[in-house]
Amino acid sequence: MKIIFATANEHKLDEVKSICGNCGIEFALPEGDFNPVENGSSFEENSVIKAKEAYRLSKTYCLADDSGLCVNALNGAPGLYSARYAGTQDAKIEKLLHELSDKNDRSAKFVCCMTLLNDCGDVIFQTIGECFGSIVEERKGLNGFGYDPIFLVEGYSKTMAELSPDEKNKVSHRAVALKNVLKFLQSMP
Ligand code: ITT
Repeated sequence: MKIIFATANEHKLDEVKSICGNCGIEFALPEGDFNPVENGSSFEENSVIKAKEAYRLSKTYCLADDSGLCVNALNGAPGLYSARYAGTQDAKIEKLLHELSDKNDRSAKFVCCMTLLNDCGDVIFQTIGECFGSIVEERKGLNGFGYDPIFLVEGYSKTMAELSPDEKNKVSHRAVALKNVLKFLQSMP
């Protein structure tokens, strides 16, 4: 089975392929100019927007991932705006560390909402995966992408960027969500 993975972020696609392993699904990026307007007011809404745009381009099964980092002391920011929090990834991390500099509570979570559309373009499954942890004071580690270097994973003494790709793909918000999607697909008649 082939599923279009509705993203322009190749790191996400690599992780999804690796989490899926030999699951029998071939994931591919949308053809053409994939540039949906992510103007929803929740991860769920943006995930549907991305999935529908991928369906418009491909007219087959599509899976979207809308994700972000939610920091408790910042009322859930950057959250939905994680990709747009500042100009570059370095600037996003600097801004977040600055905003947290006078806060005691550094707890946070990564969230991933996945939405699956069938080959008629209908939403047939939606799920949320979460990964809990906290924000460290200085970036550590070179693996992963995005905010991984500043996210200390609960139960580990390592940031997400210090985990190996295999370790990240066992515990991440994306892994939790994708496993739910795979379970749903296996249960389909
Ligand atoms: P698409 O919209 O094309 O999928 P994007 O990167 O813009 O790509 P999002 O709108 O879902 O994706 O924004 C998610 C942002 O949250 C992403 O750019 C990262 O900054 C951050 N993020 C999401 N998952 C992450 C992860 O596993 N590790 C680190 N940061 C992550």
